[in-house]
Amino acid sequence: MNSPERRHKILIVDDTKENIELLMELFRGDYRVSAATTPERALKLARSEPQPDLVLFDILMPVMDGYQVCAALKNDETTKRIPVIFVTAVSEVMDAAKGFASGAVDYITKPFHPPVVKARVALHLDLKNKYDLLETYAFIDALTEIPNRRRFEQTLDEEWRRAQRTGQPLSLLLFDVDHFKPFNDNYGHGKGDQCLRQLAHAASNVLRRSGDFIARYGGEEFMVILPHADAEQATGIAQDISDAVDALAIVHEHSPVDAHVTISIGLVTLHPHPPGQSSLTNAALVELADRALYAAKGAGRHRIERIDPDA
Ligand code: GH3
Ligand code: MG
Repeated sequence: MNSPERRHKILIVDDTKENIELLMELFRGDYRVSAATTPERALKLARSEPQPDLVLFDILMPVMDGYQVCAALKNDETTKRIPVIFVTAVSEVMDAAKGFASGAVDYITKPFHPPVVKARVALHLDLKNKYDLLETYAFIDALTEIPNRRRFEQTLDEEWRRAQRTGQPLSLLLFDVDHFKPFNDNYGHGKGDQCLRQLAHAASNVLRRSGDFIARYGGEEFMVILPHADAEQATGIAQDISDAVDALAIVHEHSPVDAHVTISIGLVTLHPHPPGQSSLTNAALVELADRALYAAKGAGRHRIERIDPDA
């Protein structure tokens, strides 16, 4: 994602130094510009951080067909969102349809009319910004402004695969508000929403280690992923989250558990090594955390229950 204060970065790919100089001169004032004279270097630069926000590509590079390079960028998960604009001389017979088919968003013909080239590049950068923003919002829960369930599914998938590679444990924690229905019924849906926002914020503040992740899983259910955390560490964090919710002291006179809003937590710690576990699906992992939560509810709420999948 681009922050607004960051200058956009453009990658120019052309096998002639003069062409590169020309384009560099044009964009240097507005953007950060890097250049590559070979397809290999272009692919490498496109993949390395900070990634370019846009690639200007001379189609007739002799070594590797420009269409192929464009297609390679579009087939790579890490580069496929970078818009590619082809640059071509009028005298060269450019197959525009083939260019678009390989994933380009536009093409520019030489000789350039500089203001037009600039305007087109600015337009595509603006579109990319909007696309990035849209993508960010698609993974954020609108009420609590923390990641949503879709993001959770993705992250769990990545972390579980990482755990399998590294052999590190992975803990999953599911918490749910106790007696939230009577809270809503008595204080109103608006107060309920406000309560969920406060809970999300308080729980997020407990998570300090990089990689720790929280999402709103459903109505009043939240998921926390704790990479590298064993059962003991995860229990400590679960306790901290529960304490943080208690500390909010949100009055709940209609809860038989306590005079303020409380949560129940289900916890599961996975070790990727034991046979069988490495093949567990996301759904199975969530199911384990859900079972633990159900046990916490059944045991009286406002508590943490842990399930040991190895037992
Ligand atoms: P338990 O302790 O067993 O979890 O009881 P509960 O009352 O919390 O559980 P139940 O499933 O009966 O009720 C959940 C309530 O959560 C009902 C629903 O109105 C409320 N809820 C779910 N999503 C939202 C939301 O986005 N905003 C508000 N205000 N309330 C919500
Ligand atoms: Mg509940």
